Amino acid sequence: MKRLIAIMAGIFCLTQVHAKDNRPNILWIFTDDHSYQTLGAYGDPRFEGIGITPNMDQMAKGGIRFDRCYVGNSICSPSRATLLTGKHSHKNGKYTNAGRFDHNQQQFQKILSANGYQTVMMGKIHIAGQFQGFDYWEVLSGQGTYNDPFFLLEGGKRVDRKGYTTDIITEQSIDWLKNRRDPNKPFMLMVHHKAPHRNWQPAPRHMDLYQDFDFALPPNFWDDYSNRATAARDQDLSIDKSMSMIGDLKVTADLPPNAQFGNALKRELYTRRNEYFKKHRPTGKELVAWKYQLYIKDYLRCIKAVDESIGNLRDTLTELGLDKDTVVMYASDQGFYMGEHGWFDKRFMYEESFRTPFIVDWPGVTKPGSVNTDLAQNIDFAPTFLDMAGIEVPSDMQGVSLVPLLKGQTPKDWRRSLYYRYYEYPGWHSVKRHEGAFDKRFKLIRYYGKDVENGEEWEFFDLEKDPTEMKSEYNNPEYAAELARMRKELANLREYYDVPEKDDPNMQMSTKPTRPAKKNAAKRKGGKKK
Ligand code: SGN
Ligand code: CA
Repeated sequence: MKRLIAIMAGIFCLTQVHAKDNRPNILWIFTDDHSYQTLGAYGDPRFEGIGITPNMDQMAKGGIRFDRCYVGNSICSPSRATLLTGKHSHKNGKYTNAGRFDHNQQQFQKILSANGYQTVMMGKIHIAGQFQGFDYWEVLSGQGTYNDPFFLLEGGKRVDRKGYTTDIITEQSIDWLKNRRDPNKPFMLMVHHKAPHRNWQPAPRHMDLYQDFDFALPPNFWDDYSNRATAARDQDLSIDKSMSMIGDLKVTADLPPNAQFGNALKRELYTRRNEYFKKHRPTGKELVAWKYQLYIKDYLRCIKAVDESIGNLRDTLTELGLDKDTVVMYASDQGFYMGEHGWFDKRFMYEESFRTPFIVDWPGVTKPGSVNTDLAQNIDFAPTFLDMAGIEVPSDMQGVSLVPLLKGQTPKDWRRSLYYRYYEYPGWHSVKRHEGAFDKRFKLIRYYGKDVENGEEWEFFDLEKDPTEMKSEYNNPEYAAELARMRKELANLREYYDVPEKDDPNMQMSTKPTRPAKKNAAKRKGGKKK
């Protein structure tokens, strides 16, 4: 009997080891502010046939592309807190870019690590403090820089590195795969790029890309913000008014030759635009359209290095014989406006920032070239990682595993709507607080709080008729039934996700530094007079 038990135990152990060996590696590649419009495979007509993202397109071709993947709060740190916790902001406590993240709370990497995975994070996470559950982490401090960055390591150590940040993050990740990985364990490697975040500084080798292109304007570029709530009108993210000539577009024509601008920007890289500016001095609408061209091009150039990063990482997997056992996933922390509504930046629940690109290549599982249109959200990422590793998803995670969708088998009871909420107001870019519900066709948005007319304003869009969200149907009696249904949906979602009635009064805001500085200067002046 004893012998039998011993044999059984042996078999059990063997199957355990075997099961561990069979679990897939996960290579998670994440960017900051990458719009789905500028990922070639999503087919935005402005960029068709140019080959802006060959490696991402290749990945979509070999795997699955999600066309309805959204975030719960379209801003950096909160999106990342959701990535780690599988929870909406009101549950993980990270509402805005300011304020602390509670590292002691449950996070997927702690669970993966406890279950025998090696867990590594490289690059931008935009969360301060000591991370838990990672075997190794090396992250940019806050926003990080585009060139010659420094990284923070466990225990407060710091390492300075020379070069272009996108390339450095890739090189470090490749080095980990080649030289520091434990080949006996499956891994979760998170490669988090800073690019293409503002102020869009390309690698010098990409500066000449798209030089001779003239990109079309999106159809709603000259939006006048009528037929909507006041938030769209009152924002501070327009290419016209909010995008700076010097800091964002590196137009220094009027600056003395020795003036400093941006961090580590190389003046000589931008001579062409400066020559043009000196000669033509565009104004009015012509200037706005010109700014758009500069913006789009620098942005696409930053994306180019990210795309190369994906190619290099995947080549490394092949070289190491890991390609068949590794799921490669690509997403961004939210979307971004590429001139839609005349904007850059994110934050609004309108499609371009609410939605995020998401493609997955899981060899032997995802059907090559498939497209999924089910509603996915960033709360689902953490449960998906755990499910891929065969680990049960804890019940307090609010997302759902996307593994069935990756297998092409959408469950019958898959979610029919999504909840969204944005909190960072007052703050950068002045987007008023709002929450909403979306069911693929209808979008209901409620703006609330400070500077919202009468304390509450609503918008209601029919995306089938109005895909660019230019006309709210909130007061249109023809939509009364649909509106009532979506109001109910919003109430249900709030209940389902256990959203508190009132915003946390201790929530911290990250405000544009110039404003308080100006205020203080004014105060000081006033003080002197007295
Ligand atoms: C910086 C940018 C903003 C941007 C926020 C948040 N200004 O403050 O344009 O919205 O980051 O971005 S900049 O002049 O410093 O570039 S986020 O991705 O971190 O949420
Ligand atoms: Ca971001």
